[in-house]
Amino acid sequence: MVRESVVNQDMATQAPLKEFIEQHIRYSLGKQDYGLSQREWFQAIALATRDRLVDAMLDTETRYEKVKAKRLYYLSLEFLIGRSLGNNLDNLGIRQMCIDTLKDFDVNLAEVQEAERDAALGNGGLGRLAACFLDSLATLGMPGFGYGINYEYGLFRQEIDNGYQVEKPDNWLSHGTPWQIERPEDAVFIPIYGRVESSVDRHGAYNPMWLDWKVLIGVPHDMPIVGHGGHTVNYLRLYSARSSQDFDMQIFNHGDYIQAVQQKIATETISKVLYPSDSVEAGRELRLTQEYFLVACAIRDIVRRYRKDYHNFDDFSSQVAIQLNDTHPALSVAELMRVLIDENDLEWDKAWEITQATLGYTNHTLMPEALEKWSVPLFETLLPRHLQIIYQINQQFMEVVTKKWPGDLEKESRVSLIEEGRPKQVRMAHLSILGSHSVNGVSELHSNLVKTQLVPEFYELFPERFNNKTNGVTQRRWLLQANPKLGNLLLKTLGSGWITDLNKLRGLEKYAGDSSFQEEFQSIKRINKERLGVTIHDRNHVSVNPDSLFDVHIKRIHEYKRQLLKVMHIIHEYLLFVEDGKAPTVPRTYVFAGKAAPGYWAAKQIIKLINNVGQVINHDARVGDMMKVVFVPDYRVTLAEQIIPAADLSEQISTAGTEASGTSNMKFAMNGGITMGTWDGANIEIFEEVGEGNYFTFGLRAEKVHEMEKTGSYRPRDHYANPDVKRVVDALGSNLFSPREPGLFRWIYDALLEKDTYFHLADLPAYLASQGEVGQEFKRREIWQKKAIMNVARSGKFSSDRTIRQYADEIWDIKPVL
Ligand code: 26Q
Repeated sequence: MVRESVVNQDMATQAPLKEFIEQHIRYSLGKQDYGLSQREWFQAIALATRDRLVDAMLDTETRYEKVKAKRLYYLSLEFLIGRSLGNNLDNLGIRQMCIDTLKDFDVNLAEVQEAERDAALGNGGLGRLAACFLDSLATLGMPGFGYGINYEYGLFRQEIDNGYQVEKPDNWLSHGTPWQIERPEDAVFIPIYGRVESSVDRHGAYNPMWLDWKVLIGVPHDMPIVGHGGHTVNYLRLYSARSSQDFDMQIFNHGDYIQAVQQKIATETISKVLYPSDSVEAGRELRLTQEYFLVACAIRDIVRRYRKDYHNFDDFSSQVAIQLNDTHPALSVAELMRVLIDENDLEWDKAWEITQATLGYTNHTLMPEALEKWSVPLFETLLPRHLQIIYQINQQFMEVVTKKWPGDLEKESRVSLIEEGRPKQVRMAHLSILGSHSVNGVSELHSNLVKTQLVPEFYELFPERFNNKTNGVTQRRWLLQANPKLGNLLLKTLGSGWITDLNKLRGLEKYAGDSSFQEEFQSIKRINKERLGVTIHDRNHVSVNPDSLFDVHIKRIHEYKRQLLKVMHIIHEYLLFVEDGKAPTVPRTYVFAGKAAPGYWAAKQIIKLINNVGQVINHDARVGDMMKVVFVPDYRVTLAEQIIPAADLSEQISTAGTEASGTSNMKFAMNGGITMGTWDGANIEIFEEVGEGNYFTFGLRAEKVHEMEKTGSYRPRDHYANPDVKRVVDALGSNLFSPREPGLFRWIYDALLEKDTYFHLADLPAYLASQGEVGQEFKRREIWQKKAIMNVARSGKFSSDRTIRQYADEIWDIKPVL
C-alpha cells in the first residue's frame, strides 16, 4: 500500500485503536458495539482519535515549556475548519489502521466521515486561510495557536428555492462535537459597558478608572490541531460567552427573576452566531461586542500564560507574537495597552513599545468602502476606557503627522484614527497599522496596492512596516485528502516528500509529456468528475457528462468576483449555438457554487440568474449534452473538497485590483485545474510559476482600471457597440431567462450600461476570445493534460507551509520546537 509510506510509525504502533473505540462506545456513548448509527460511529472513532491527539498535545506543551519557546497567537473572528476526522487520521498517520480496525466491526470509514458536520466558523477565504495556517504551524512544529469564537451557529446553510437563496441556521453543535475540550478552569472575566472616572492617584498622576462595568465570562473550548506526522499538536482555543453568576445575583436579589434570566440570555447571545457577511456590515453592536469579546478573552489568556513564567513585561514581545487576521480583532491594540497600563501599572511609552512589538496586522481587502469603522458613540457605550486610549494614541500620532506635514489639515484628517462626520467613526485599519510593527498584504500585487492606494500616507510615514506574505493553502487537506487518487499517484511517482515540501512536485515536470502518465492523470480527473457528477445529480437533478470540460466558478458571490461575467460567457455560447447554429467546440459543464450575504440583494439576484439560465439551457433540447449549467447549493469546505479535484478550468475572473489574493485559485492549480484568470491577486504569481502557455488570461490590468476609475473615463456604452456584447446584454434585458417573472433581470441590463462598476463590458470580448482558445485546446487532449500536469508540478510556492515560514522568520520570530 502506497499510503503506508505516509504513516508515522510511532503513532501507528501505539495501543490498538480498537480498544479505544470500544471503550468510547461503551463509556462515552453508553452503547453496545452493534446497531450504532453512522453518527455514533463517528463519535466513537473521533473520541478514540482525540485521545491520541490529547497525549501528543500534552507532550507538545511540555516541549514548548522546556525551551520557553516564543508563541504565536493568531487572532481571528473566523476559522473555517470543515471536517476534522480524515485530517486528523491522516496527520496522525493512522488512517489505514482505522480502516482495518473498522473492518472488524463491518464499518466503512468513508461512510462514517460523511456523518461529520462541517465546522463552518467562517465566511470564506479569510477564515479558511486561518485554518490552513493552523495546519502548517503544527506541521512545521511551531508554537502557534488560534484564538476565536465558538459560534453556536456557523455560516448559514444555503438552500435554493425557486432559484433563490434561502438561509437556514447551521446548528452544528446540536449533537456536540467530539473535537472540543471544554476548559472551565481557564474561564476569563471580561468587563464591558460602564463609565470612566478620571481621578488622580497618590503620586498626583492621572488615573482613570473604569467603573460600573458589567461582566462577561469567556469559557474556552480547545480543538487539538495536529501537524502532519503527529509530533506536534497545537490547539485552536474557541470562547463561548457565559453570563456571570455574580453579576446576575444583584438583579436576582432585587427580586426581578425574569429580568435576571433575560440578562443572562442576552449575554450568551454574544457567541451565538457568526456574522454572515464577508465585507463590512453597517455597525451592529453585537458584532463589535463579539470582536471585543474575542480580543479581551485572548489577551487575558495570553497575558496570564506569560505571567506564569515572567514577573514583569520586559520579555513580553520576545515571548509573544499576536497576529490580527484583518481588522476584526483590531481592538487588541487598545486592550493590550489597557491591560499593560491599567492592570499592570506600566508607563504609556513602555506599554506602547510592547504593544507595537507584539502585534502584526494582515490586511485582506483593498476596497476602501470595505474598511471597518465603528461609531464613536457606540464605542463610548460599550468600551469607554478603550475609546479614551484610542483618542490618546491618536493625539500622539497627530503630533507625528504635523511634524511630517506641517499645516496639512487635509492629510491630518485622512490619516486620523477618527473619521469626522455624524457620527464620528473609529477607523480600525488605521488603529491596526499604528499599533503593529508589521502590516502585510496577501499577494504581491495586493501588498503593493496597500502601500500605494489604500494607505499611502502610512507607507510614507512607516515604510519599514509594510510587507507581503502571499497566501498559501495546505496540501494535506487540499491534495492528499481531497484528491486521494491524485495523492496516491504522486506518492507512487515522487514518494511522500511533497506532503511536507510541496516544491518536490517539481519532480512531475519530467512526466508531463509522458503519455502513460498523462493517461493515469486524466483517468483520475475523470473519476473525480464522475464523483462530482453523482453529487450534482443528487442535489440538482441534472446529469452531467464526465467527458465534458468542467468549467468551475466557486467562491462567495460578490459583484467584484464577477460571477456575472461567467454568466455572460455562458449566454454568449448559448446564443451562438441556438441562434447562429454554431455548436460549442467542446461540451462544457458550468459549475457554480457560493453563498451570498443575506443582506446583499444584487448577489442574491445573481444566484437567481445563474439558476434561471441553467433552467433554460439545461432544458433546451437543441443544446442536449453540449452545455449544462449547475449551481450546487450550500458551498462549504466539504463541497469544495469534491468540486476542486474535478475541475478542468478554474475561473478567477475578478476585476483586476479587487481580489486581494484568492486561495481557491491555488487549490485548483495543485489539483490540475488550469486557471482562466485576470491579472489580479495571487493569479499573477500563479501565472509566473506555472509559466507562459500553462494558463489563460485576459482583461484590463489593475493600473488601467484604477486610472479609468479616477478619471471617470469608463463608458460601458462604448463596448455595447460590439455585437457579441450587445447580444448578451440585450438577452439579460429581455425575458429570455425570466419568462415567468418578466423584467426580473432588467436591472442588470441597466446597471451594465449605466455604470458597470466592475468593468464587465470592457473585459467581455477578451474573455470570450480567451474562452475560445480554451475550447480549442481542450480538444487536444495530450496538450491539455500536459498543461494540467505542469500546473500541479509548479504549484509548490502555494503551500501555506511556505507562507508560514515567511511569517515566522520575518514577522513573528518563532521557530520550530522539535
Ligand atoms: C467585517 C465586519 C462586520 C461583519 C463582517 C465583516 C467581515 C467578515 C469577513 C469582513 C470580511 C470578511 C472576509 C473577507 C475575506 O474572506 N477576504 C478574502 O481573504 C482571502 C484570504 O486572504 C483572500 O484570498 C481573498 O482575496 C479575500 O477576498
